[in-house]
Amino acid sequence: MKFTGMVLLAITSVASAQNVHWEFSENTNGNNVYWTSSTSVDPSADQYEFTYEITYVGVDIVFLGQIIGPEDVTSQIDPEFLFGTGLVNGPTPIVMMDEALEADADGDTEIDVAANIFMQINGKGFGQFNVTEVFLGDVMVDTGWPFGWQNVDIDRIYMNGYMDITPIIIECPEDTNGDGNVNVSDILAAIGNWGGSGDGDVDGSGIVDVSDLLAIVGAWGPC
Ligand SMILES: [Ca+2]
Ligand SMILES: [Ca+2]
Ligand SMILES: [Ca+2]
Repeated sequence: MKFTGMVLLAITSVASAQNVHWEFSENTNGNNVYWTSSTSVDPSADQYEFTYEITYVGVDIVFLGQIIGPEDVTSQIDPEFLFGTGLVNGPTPIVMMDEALEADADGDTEIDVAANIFMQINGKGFGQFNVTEVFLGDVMVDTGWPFGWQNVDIDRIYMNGYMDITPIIIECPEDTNGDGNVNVSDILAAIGNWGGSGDGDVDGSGIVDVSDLLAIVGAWGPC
C-alpha cells in the first residue's frame, strides 16, 4: 500500500521532461578546451538531476623525440574527481564541477599535470566542459629495456566522458505534501518551515517567506 501511494505521489506532483545524454571526447596539448553540447535542455526547469563521469583519461609522452601514447591513466585518478551526481534547483546555469586538478603521478613532489576543469549546464540549457590553465610537465616512467626509468615530457592529455541531465518540472509546487490539493495543510507546512529552505519554499527562492504563502493561497484548490 505504501509503495502504491508513493508512485501516485510521483505521478501527480512531478513530470520529467526529456532527459539528455551528452558525450564529449577532448584533448589538449596546453591549449584551452571549450566544449559545448549540440543539443540543449529546458533552461527554466524547476530542478535538474545530473550525472557526469570522465570515463577515460590518457596521456601522450615524448621519448627520444617520438610521441608515444595515449597511455590510459584513468585508474590513477581519484574517482571522486571523475564522477559526480546531484539534484539541484533550477533555473540554469547549474555548475556541476569546478575544480583545479593537480597530479603528481610519479611522486617526486613536483606537479606533472594541472588544469582547471569546469562543467555546467549554461544559462541557455547547453552542456559545457572547459579545460583551462593547462600545465603539462614531465614525469618519470619505466620505458622498459633497454632504457629503464626515464624523465619524459607529457605532450597531450585526453579526456572522454558524458553528462546525463534530467530537467524536472514540478507541476504543482504549492502542493508541498503532494496530496493533489493545495489547502490548509500546505500553509501549515510552510509556516512550520518558516525561514528555512526546502519544504514550503514553493517558488524555489531558497527561503520560506511571505511570497511562498501568497503563492500557496493563489493556487488554492486541486492541482
Ligand atoms: Ca611529479
Ligand atoms: Ca497538499
Ligand atoms: Ca521562497
